[in-house]
Amino acid sequence: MKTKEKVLNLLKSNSNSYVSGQEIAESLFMTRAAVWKAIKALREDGHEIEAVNNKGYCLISPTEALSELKIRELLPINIKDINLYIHDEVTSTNDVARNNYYEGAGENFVVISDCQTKGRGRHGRVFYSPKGTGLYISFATTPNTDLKEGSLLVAMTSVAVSRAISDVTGIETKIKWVNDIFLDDKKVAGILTEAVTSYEAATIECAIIGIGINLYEPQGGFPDEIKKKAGALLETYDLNKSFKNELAAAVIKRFYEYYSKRDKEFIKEYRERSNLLGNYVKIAPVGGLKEADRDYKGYAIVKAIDDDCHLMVEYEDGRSVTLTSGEVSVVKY
Ligand code: BT5
Repeated sequence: MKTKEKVLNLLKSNSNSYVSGQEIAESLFMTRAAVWKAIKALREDGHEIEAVNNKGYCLISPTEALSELKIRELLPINIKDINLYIHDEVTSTNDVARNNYYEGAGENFVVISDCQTKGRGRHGRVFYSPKGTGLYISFATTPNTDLKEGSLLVAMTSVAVSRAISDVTGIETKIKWVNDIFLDDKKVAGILTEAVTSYEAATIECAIIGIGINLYEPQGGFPDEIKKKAGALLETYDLNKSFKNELAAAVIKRFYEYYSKRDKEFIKEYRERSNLLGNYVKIAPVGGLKEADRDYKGYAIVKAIDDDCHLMVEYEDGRSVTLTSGEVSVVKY
Protein backbone atom coordinates (compact mmCIF):
# COMPACT_ATOMS: atom_id res chain seq x y z
CA MET A 1 0.00 0.00 0.00
CA LYS A 2 1.29 3.46 -0.89
CA THR A 3 2.17 5.88 1.91
CA LYS A 4 -0.66 8.25 0.95
CA GLU A 5 -3.17 5.39 1.07
CA LYS A 6 -2.01 4.46 4.56
CA VAL A 7 -2.44 8.09 5.66
CA LEU A 8 -5.85 8.23 4.04
CA ASN A 9 -6.98 5.05 5.79
CA LEU A 10 -5.84 6.42 9.11
CA LEU A 11 -7.72 9.68 8.58
CA LYS A 12 -10.79 7.73 7.49
CA SER A 13 -10.74 5.61 10.63
CA ASN A 14 -10.70 8.86 12.63
CA SER A 15 -13.40 10.47 10.57
CA ASN A 16 -14.68 13.80 11.87
CA SER A 17 -11.84 14.11 14.36
CA TYR A 18 -8.38 15.60 14.09
CA VAL A 19 -5.18 13.57 14.09
CA SER A 20 -1.91 15.39 14.59
CA GLY A 21 0.99 15.05 12.16
CA GLN A 22 3.02 13.60 15.04
CA GLU A 23 0.41 10.91 15.74
CA ILE A 24 0.20 9.96 12.07
CA ALA A 25 3.99 9.81 11.82
CA GLU A 26 4.26 7.64 14.91
CA SER A 27 1.50 5.22 14.02
CA LEU A 28 2.70 4.75 10.46
CA PHE A 29 6.43 4.80 11.24
CA MET A 30 7.21 7.69 8.95
CA THR A 31 8.71 11.17 9.21
CA ARG A 32 6.61 14.33 9.64
CA ALA A 33 7.89 15.45 6.23
CA ALA A 34 6.57 12.22 4.66
CA VAL A 35 3.19 12.82 6.33
CA TRP A 36 3.03 16.33 4.91
CA LYS A 37 3.96 15.03 1.45
CA ALA A 38 1.22 12.39 1.65
CA ILE A 39 -1.38 14.98 2.74
CA LYS A 40 -0.37 17.20 -0.18
CA ALA A 41 -0.70 14.30 -2.63
CA LEU A 42 -4.10 13.34 -1.21
CA ARG A 43 -5.34 16.90 -1.61
CA GLU A 44 -4.15 16.92 -5.18
CA ASP A 45 -6.10 13.70 -5.69
CA GLY A 46 -9.20 15.59 -4.62
CA HIS A 47 -9.52 14.60 -0.96
CA GLU A 48 -10.72 17.39 1.27
CA ILE A 49 -8.40 17.45 4.28
CA GLU A 50 -8.57 20.27 6.77
CA ALA A 51 -5.48 21.29 8.74
CA VAL A 52 -5.86 23.18 12.02
CA ASN A 53 -2.96 24.46 14.12
CA ASN A 54 -2.35 22.43 17.28
CA LYS A 55 -5.06 19.93 16.31
CA GLY A 56 -3.84 18.29 13.14
CA TYR A 57 -5.61 16.91 10.08
CA CYS A 58 -9.20 15.92 9.51
CA LEU A 59 -10.75 14.27 6.48
CA ILE A 60 -13.72 16.47 5.69
CA SER A 61 -15.55 14.44 3.15
CA PRO A 62 -15.39 10.68 3.41
CA THR A 63 -15.69 10.42 -0.36
CA GLU A 64 -13.39 11.67 -3.06
CA ALA A 65 -13.84 15.28 -4.11
CA LEU A 66 -13.57 16.44 -7.71
CA SER A 67 -10.17 17.80 -8.62
CA GLU A 68 -9.54 19.78 -11.77
CA LEU A 69 -5.82 19.20 -11.41
CA LYS A 70 -6.23 15.44 -11.28
CA ILE A 71 -8.73 15.29 -14.12
CA ARG A 72 -6.62 17.50 -16.38
CA GLU A 73 -3.50 15.51 -15.59
CA LEU A 74 -5.23 12.38 -16.88
CA LEU A 75 -6.46 13.89 -20.15
CA PRO A 76 -4.61 13.17 -23.38
CA ILE A 77 -2.48 15.98 -24.76
CA ASN A 78 -4.90 16.98 -27.55
CA ILE A 79 -7.67 17.88 -25.08
CA LYS A 80 -5.62 18.83 -22.01
CA ASP A 81 -6.62 22.47 -22.36
CA ILE A 82 -10.34 21.87 -22.78
CA ASN A 83 -12.47 24.25 -20.71
CA LEU A 84 -13.57 22.45 -17.55
CA TYR A 85 -16.12 23.99 -15.16
CA ILE A 86 -16.06 22.04 -11.94
CA HIS A 87 -18.65 22.55 -9.20
CA ASP A 88 -19.52 21.01 -5.84
CA GLU A 89 -23.23 21.55 -6.39
CA VAL A 90 -25.40 22.83 -9.22
CA THR A 91 -29.08 22.62 -10.11
CA SER A 92 -28.28 20.63 -13.25
CA THR A 93 -25.02 20.47 -15.18
CA ASN A 94 -27.10 20.74 -18.38
CA ASP A 95 -28.51 24.08 -17.16
CA VAL A 96 -25.05 25.35 -16.26
CA ALA A 97 -23.75 24.28 -19.67
CA ARG A 98 -26.62 26.02 -21.44
CA ASN A 99 -26.05 29.24 -19.45
CA ASN A 100 -22.32 29.10 -20.05
CA TYR A 101 -22.98 28.68 -23.76
CA TYR A 102 -25.30 31.69 -23.84
CA GLU A 103 -22.71 33.68 -21.93
CA GLY A 104 -20.10 32.93 -24.58
CA ALA A 105 -18.15 30.06 -23.03
CA GLY A 106 -17.20 28.94 -26.50
CA GLU A 107 -17.78 25.91 -28.64
CA ASN A 108 -16.59 22.96 -26.62
CA PHE A 109 -16.51 22.71 -22.88
CA VAL A 110 -17.34 20.40 -20.03
CA VAL A 111 -19.30 21.01 -16.83
CA ILE A 112 -18.86 18.58 -13.95
CA SER A 113 -20.55 18.53 -10.57
CA ASP A 114 -20.42 16.39 -7.48
CA CYS A 115 -24.12 16.82 -6.87
CA GLN A 116 -27.27 18.20 -8.55
CA THR A 117 -30.27 19.63 -6.77
CA LYS A 118 -32.46 19.46 -9.88
CA GLY A 119 -30.90 16.67 -11.93
CA ARG A 120 -33.31 15.63 -14.65
CA GLY A 121 -33.93 12.78 -17.03
CA ARG A 122 -36.01 12.71 -20.16
CA HIS A 123 -39.58 14.05 -20.29
CA GLY A 124 -39.02 16.09 -17.14
CA ARG A 125 -38.29 13.08 -14.95
CA VAL A 126 -36.05 13.44 -11.92
CA PHE A 127 -32.51 12.08 -12.00
CA TYR A 128 -31.44 11.43 -8.44
CA SER A 129 -28.02 13.09 -8.02
CA PRO A 130 -26.84 12.97 -4.40
CA LYS A 131 -23.56 14.38 -3.14
CA GLY A 132 -20.43 12.30 -3.05
CA THR A 133 -21.58 9.09 -4.66
CA GLY A 134 -22.13 10.04 -8.27
CA LEU A 135 -20.64 11.89 -11.19
CA TYR A 136 -22.62 14.40 -13.23
CA ILE A 137 -21.10 15.68 -16.46
CA SER A 138 -22.36 17.76 -19.36
CA PHE A 139 -20.63 18.32 -22.65
CA ALA A 140 -21.47 21.36 -24.71
CA THR A 141 -20.68 20.82 -28.35
CA THR A 142 -21.56 22.61 -31.53
CA PRO A 143 -21.91 19.77 -33.99
CA ASN A 144 -23.55 21.93 -36.65
CA THR A 145 -25.27 18.90 -37.97
CA ASP A 146 -28.85 18.09 -38.78
CA LEU A 147 -31.25 17.02 -36.08
CA LYS A 148 -31.39 13.39 -37.17
CA GLU A 149 -27.68 12.94 -36.64
CA GLY A 150 -28.08 14.72 -33.32
CA SER A 151 -30.07 11.77 -31.98
CA LEU A 152 -27.06 9.56 -32.68
CA LEU A 153 -25.07 11.61 -30.18
CA VAL A 154 -26.90 9.86 -27.35
CA ALA A 155 -26.00 6.45 -28.72
CA MET A 156 -22.40 7.49 -29.29
CA THR A 157 -22.19 8.86 -25.76
CA SER A 158 -23.59 5.62 -24.32
CA VAL A 159 -20.73 3.71 -25.93
CA ALA A 160 -18.18 6.28 -24.72
CA VAL A 161 -19.48 6.07 -21.14
CA SER A 162 -19.65 2.29 -21.10
CA ARG A 163 -16.12 2.15 -22.48
CA ALA A 164 -14.82 4.68 -19.94
CA ILE A 165 -16.33 2.68 -17.07
CA SER A 166 -14.58 -0.41 -18.35
CA ASP A 167 -11.26 1.46 -18.80
CA VAL A 168 -11.21 2.63 -15.21
CA THR A 169 -12.96 -0.09 -13.23
CA GLY A 170 -12.81 -3.15 -15.46
CA ILE A 171 -16.58 -3.42 -15.05
CA GLU A 172 -18.40 -4.27 -18.27
CA THR A 173 -21.75 -2.52 -18.45
CA LYS A 174 -24.52 -2.97 -20.99
CA ILE A 175 -26.46 -0.37 -22.93
CA LYS A 176 -30.22 -0.39 -22.86
CA TRP A 177 -31.56 1.36 -25.94
CA VAL A 178 -31.31 4.15 -26.14
CA ASN A 179 -29.79 6.08 -23.26
CA ASP A 180 -29.34 3.87 -20.21
CA ILE A 181 -26.28 2.06 -18.92
CA PHE A 182 -26.96 -1.11 -16.99
CA LEU A 183 -24.94 -3.31 -14.69
CA ASP A 184 -26.75 -6.63 -14.44
CA ASP A 185 -30.38 -5.61 -14.18
CA LYS A 186 -29.78 -2.22 -12.54
CA LYS A 187 -29.46 1.17 -14.18
CA VAL A 188 -26.14 2.71 -13.17
CA ALA A 189 -26.08 5.66 -15.57
CA GLY A 190 -28.35 7.71 -17.77
CA ILE A 191 -27.79 10.15 -20.61
CA LEU A 192 -29.85 13.17 -21.57
CA THR A 193 -29.23 15.20 -24.69
CA GLU A 194 -30.75 18.62 -25.04
CA ALA A 195 -30.35 20.91 -27.99
CA VAL A 196 -30.18 24.61 -28.52
CA THR A 197 -31.57 24.56 -32.03
CA SER A 198 -31.63 26.89 -34.95
CA TYR A 199 -35.08 26.31 -36.41
CA GLU A 200 -34.43 28.15 -39.69
CA ALA A 201 -31.61 25.85 -40.61
CA ALA A 202 -33.00 22.82 -38.71
CA THR A 203 -29.61 22.38 -37.15
CA ILE A 204 -28.38 21.96 -33.63
CA GLU A 205 -26.64 25.15 -32.63
CA CYS A 206 -25.35 23.62 -29.45
CA ALA A 207 -25.92 20.08 -28.21
CA ILE A 208 -25.74 19.58 -24.47
CA ILE A 209 -25.10 16.00 -23.57
CA GLY A 210 -25.56 15.23 -19.89
CA ILE A 211 -24.38 12.07 -18.20
CA GLY A 212 -25.18 10.90 -14.69
CA ILE A 213 -23.29 7.91 -13.26
CA ASN A 214 -23.89 6.22 -9.91
CA LEU A 215 -20.45 5.30 -8.63
CA TYR A 216 -21.45 4.08 -5.20
CA GLU A 217 -24.66 3.17 -3.48
CA PRO A 218 -25.73 6.29 -1.50
CA GLN A 219 -25.70 5.97 2.29
CA GLY A 220 -29.03 4.48 3.27
CA GLY A 221 -29.58 3.26 -0.29
CA PHE A 222 -31.46 4.75 -3.24
CA PRO A 223 -34.84 6.41 -2.58
CA ASP A 224 -37.84 4.07 -2.54
CA GLU A 225 -39.14 5.27 -5.94
CA ILE A 226 -36.05 4.04 -7.76
CA LYS A 227 -34.76 1.36 -5.38
CA LYS A 228 -35.75 -1.51 -7.64
CA LYS A 229 -34.34 0.08 -10.77
CA ALA A 230 -31.20 1.97 -9.76
CA GLY A 231 -27.81 0.48 -9.00
CA ALA A 232 -24.23 1.60 -8.58
CA LEU A 233 -20.93 0.52 -10.05
CA LEU A 234 -19.59 -0.28 -6.58
CA GLU A 235 -21.58 -1.03 -3.45
CA THR A 236 -19.61 1.16 -1.09
CA TYR A 237 -16.94 3.77 -1.30
CA ASP A 238 -13.57 2.11 -1.06
CA LEU A 239 -10.65 4.39 -0.36
CA ASN A 240 -8.34 2.24 -2.34
CA LYS A 241 -10.64 2.27 -5.30
CA SER A 242 -11.51 5.96 -5.41
CA PHE A 243 -11.95 6.59 -9.08
CA LYS A 244 -14.27 9.57 -9.44
CA ASN A 245 -11.66 11.86 -11.00
CA GLU A 246 -10.23 9.04 -13.05
CA LEU A 247 -13.67 8.20 -14.39
CA ALA A 248 -14.41 11.84 -15.17
CA ALA A 249 -11.18 12.02 -17.18
CA ALA A 250 -11.93 8.72 -18.93
CA VAL A 251 -15.46 9.83 -19.89
CA ILE A 252 -14.07 13.09 -21.32
CA LYS A 253 -11.33 11.25 -23.18
CA ARG A 254 -13.63 8.63 -24.68
CA PHE A 255 -16.33 11.16 -25.51
CA TYR A 256 -13.99 13.30 -27.59
CA GLU A 257 -12.37 10.25 -29.12
CA TYR A 258 -15.69 9.10 -30.61
CA TYR A 259 -16.96 12.61 -31.21
CA SER A 260 -13.93 13.65 -33.24
CA LYS A 261 -14.42 10.68 -35.57
CA ARG A 262 -18.09 11.44 -36.13
CA ASP A 263 -18.61 8.23 -38.07
CA LYS A 264 -20.96 5.37 -37.37
CA GLU A 265 -18.25 2.89 -36.39
CA PHE A 266 -19.45 3.05 -32.79
CA ILE A 267 -22.75 1.40 -33.72
CA LYS A 268 -20.96 -1.94 -33.94
CA GLU A 269 -19.86 -1.55 -30.33
CA TYR A 270 -23.31 -0.27 -29.40
CA ARG A 271 -24.78 -3.54 -30.66
CA GLU A 272 -22.18 -5.60 -28.81
CA ARG A 273 -22.98 -3.79 -25.59
CA SER A 274 -26.74 -3.88 -26.07
CA ASN A 275 -28.72 -5.80 -23.47
CA LEU A 276 -31.77 -5.94 -25.74
CA LEU A 277 -30.76 -7.83 -28.85
CA GLY A 278 -32.58 -11.15 -28.95
CA ASN A 279 -34.64 -10.30 -25.87
CA TYR A 280 -38.35 -9.80 -25.43
CA VAL A 281 -39.43 -6.29 -24.57
CA LYS A 282 -42.54 -4.34 -23.77
CA ILE A 283 -42.86 -1.12 -25.72
CA ALA A 284 -44.06 2.11 -24.19
CA PRO A 285 -46.25 4.10 -26.61
CA VAL A 286 -43.98 5.69 -29.19
CA GLY A 287 -44.86 8.86 -31.04
CA GLY A 288 -43.11 7.96 -34.28
CA LEU A 289 -45.13 4.81 -34.89
CA LYS A 290 -48.37 4.31 -36.79
CA GLU A 291 -51.29 4.28 -34.37
CA ALA A 292 -52.00 0.57 -34.86
CA ASP A 293 -48.39 -0.27 -34.05
CA ARG A 294 -48.22 2.20 -31.18
CA ASP A 295 -51.10 0.67 -29.26
CA TYR A 296 -49.76 -2.85 -29.41
CA LYS A 297 -49.94 -4.29 -25.92
CA GLY A 298 -48.08 -7.56 -26.41
CA TYR A 299 -44.41 -8.41 -26.37
CA ALA A 300 -41.90 -7.83 -29.10
CA ILE A 301 -38.59 -9.49 -29.77
CA VAL A 302 -35.64 -7.24 -30.59
CA LYS A 303 -34.20 -8.34 -33.91
CA ALA A 304 -31.59 -5.71 -34.70
CA ILE A 305 -30.25 -2.21 -34.18
CA ASP A 306 -29.88 -0.48 -37.54
CA ASP A 307 -27.19 1.96 -38.65
CA ASP A 308 -29.21 4.92 -37.40
CA CYS A 309 -29.43 3.23 -34.01
CA HIS A 310 -33.13 2.51 -34.44
CA LEU A 311 -34.51 -0.57 -32.74
CA MET A 312 -35.96 -3.19 -35.09
CA VAL A 313 -38.49 -5.36 -33.34
CA GLU A 314 -40.96 -8.05 -34.29
CA TYR A 315 -44.32 -8.21 -32.56
CA GLU A 316 -45.71 -11.56 -31.49
CA ASP A 317 -48.23 -11.38 -34.32
CA GLY A 318 -45.37 -11.28 -36.83
CA ARG A 319 -45.38 -7.56 -37.71
CA SER A 320 -41.94 -5.95 -37.99
CA VAL A 321 -41.62 -2.43 -36.64
CA THR A 322 -38.73 0.02 -36.41
CA LEU A 323 -38.61 2.19 -33.33
CA THR A 324 -36.89 5.51 -33.89
CA SER A 325 -37.36 6.79 -30.37
CA GLY A 326 -39.19 5.93 -27.21
CA GLU A 327 -38.71 3.41 -24.50
CA VAL A 328 -38.83 -0.30 -24.01
CA SER A 329 -38.59 -2.42 -20.91
CA VAL A 330 -36.93 -5.78 -20.88
CA VAL A 331 -39.16 -8.73 -20.20
CA LYS A 332 -37.70 -11.83 -18.68
CA TYR A 333 -39.36 -14.79 -20.25
C1 BT5 B 1 -32.10 9.53 -17.89
O1 BT5 B 1 -33.41 9.85 -18.15
O2 BT5 B 1 -31.70 8.51 -17.42
C2 BT5 B 1 -31.12 10.66 -18.20
C3 BT5 B 1 -30.36 11.07 -16.99
C4 BT5 B 1 -29.36 12.15 -17.31
C5 BT5 B 1 -28.75 12.68 -16.06
C6 BT5 B 1 -27.64 13.66 -16.37
S1 BT5 B 1 -26.71 14.09 -14.98
C7 BT5 B 1 -25.93 15.33 -15.83
C8 BT5 B 1 -27.00 16.02 -16.67
N1 BT5 B 1 -27.71 17.01 -15.90
C9 BT5 B 1 -29.00 16.69 -15.75
O3 BT5 B 1 -29.85 17.39 -15.14
N2 BT5 B 1 -29.27 15.52 -16.36
C10 BT5 B 1 -28.08 14.98 -16.99
P1 BT5 B 1 -34.60 8.81 -18.21
O4 BT5 B 1 -34.28 7.75 -19.24
O5 BT5 B 1 -35.80 9.62 -18.42
O6 BT5 B 1 -34.61 8.11 -16.81
C11 BT5 B 1 -35.09 8.74 -15.67
C12 BT5 B 1 -35.58 7.64 -14.74
O7 BT5 B 1 -34.44 6.91 -14.21
C13 BT5 B 1 -36.30 8.16 -13.51
O8 BT5 B 1 -37.67 8.33 -13.77
C14 BT5 B 1 -36.04 7.05 -12.49
O9 BT5 B 1 -36.93 5.95 -12.70
C15 BT5 B 1 -34.66 6.57 -12.85
N3 BT5 B 1 -33.61 7.24 -12.06
C16 BT5 B 1 -33.63 8.46 -11.47
N4 BT5 B 1 -32.46 8.73 -10.89
C17 BT5 B 1 -31.67 7.65 -11.10
C18 BT5 B 1 -30.34 7.32 -10.74
N5 BT5 B 1 -29.55 8.14 -10.04
N6 BT5 B 1 -29.87 6.11 -11.15
C19 BT5 B 1 -30.63 5.26 -11.86
N7 BT5 B 1 -31.89 5.51 -12.21
C20 BT5 B 1 -32.40 6.69 -11.84
